[in-house]
Amino acid sequence: MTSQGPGPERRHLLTSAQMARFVAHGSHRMDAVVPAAMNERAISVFDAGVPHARDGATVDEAYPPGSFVRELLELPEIAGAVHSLVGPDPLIDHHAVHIRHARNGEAQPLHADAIIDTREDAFDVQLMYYPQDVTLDMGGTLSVPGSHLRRINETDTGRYQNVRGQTRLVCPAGTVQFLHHGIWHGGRRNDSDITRYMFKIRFNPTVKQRLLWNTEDLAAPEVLAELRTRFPWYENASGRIEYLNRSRLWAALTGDPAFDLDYWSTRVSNRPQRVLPVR
Ligand SMILES: O=C(O)CCC(=O)C(=O)O
Ligand SMILES: [Fe+2]
Repeated sequence: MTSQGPGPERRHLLTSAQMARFVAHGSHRMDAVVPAAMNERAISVFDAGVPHARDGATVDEAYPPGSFVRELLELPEIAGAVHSLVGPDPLIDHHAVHIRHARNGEAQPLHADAIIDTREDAFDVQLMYYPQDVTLDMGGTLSVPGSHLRRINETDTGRYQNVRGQTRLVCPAGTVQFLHHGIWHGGRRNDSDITRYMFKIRFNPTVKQRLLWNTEDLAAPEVLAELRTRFPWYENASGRIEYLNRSRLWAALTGDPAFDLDYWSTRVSNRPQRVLPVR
């Protein structure tokens, strides 16, 4: 995680197909990636409280070597995913332990963790770690796949109770998901007798997020297939804008300004500069 280190091995980086899936879905999920021995320690660590980190702290400042969170971030698969998404030396925007108490009777409103954020060529990711098995009634994080590029202002989506295609996270202990900062999400009501824990870290990149993953499969057909995913909530008209937004993000991530998915950005960026002589 530090600039001195060699960085994660290539085999732990995400593939191009996984990155394209992240660009389409706005998330990347890794089931049971944290070993059981760490999951068993996690809840007492979270109950004791993870020391506050200043906004924009480095990983070294926020999580000293040997601390639980540092150990979590040094797991090769997690280090590889963080590197692929935001690169080396990300900053800690903030972190938080999110607890949904047993039988708490309330869901969070659907929201994005941001005011309207208009960046097209950079994004933050939020790591969410679930140390316990999360069942459907435990208030796992709900999210709406493909919503991350439909820019909204924080809880302005709070009136939407359910959106077609939404997912409520159900997962085995030790699961980590990475969410694009713009995704519509919210903790659900916990109707179970078990208090649900989740630890979140938001990372800000400090390098251009360009080709940071394992690019061996960049030209594989799966990449375009992932980028073309359609989600059930897309309207016929506005849904098209999501393909344009994805094209632009993939162009930025690959450093190829001419990249386009089916002519969407080519058409709307066509501003010919060739001036004909007046006759
Ligand atoms: O508790 C949850 O599942 C989600 C909490 C949340 O919205 C967040 O961490 O941004
Ligand atoms: Fe949130």
